[in-house]
Amino acid sequence: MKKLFLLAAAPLTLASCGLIGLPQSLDVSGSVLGTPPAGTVRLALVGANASGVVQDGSQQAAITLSPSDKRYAVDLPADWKQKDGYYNVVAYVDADNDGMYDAGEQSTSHQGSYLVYDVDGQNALISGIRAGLNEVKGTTAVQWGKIGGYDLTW
Ligand SMILES: [Ca+2]
Ligand SMILES: [Ca+2]
Repeated sequence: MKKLFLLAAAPLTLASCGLIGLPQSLDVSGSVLGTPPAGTVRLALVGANASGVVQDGSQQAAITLSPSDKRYAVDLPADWKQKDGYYNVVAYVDADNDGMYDAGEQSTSHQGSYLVYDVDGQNALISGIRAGLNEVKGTTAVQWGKIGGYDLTW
């Protein structure tokens, strides 16, 4: 019984850490490419506007970067899945060291795509959107469910 309980509890622990171990099983994963600038580099999942541009001071979830292979993985927090939302992932230099991405802090680009969580799979502005998590390029959904290869570039 005890062994079963531990196995069942493990995924919850991973999800609540926001990272680690089994990147492909989390909602969004990818690599951070290029040479990071000097300073304290952090990653965050950040609320974005309808064009995918990150908004400082809005919803943020910190992500831990695996230093050895520069890969990250993160789950959308459960309460973010209660409504439709636009998000993006940034690596950034935390210049004021407050653990948050702020406007003006140097950050990675993400090849023009962004993340859309949609509760009912209905969004008149995005073609091919499905219920749940979508990667969207321009106005077209290109990946659904677990989003892999969501790479960031300095
Ligand atoms: Ca900051
Ligand atoms: Ca919708």
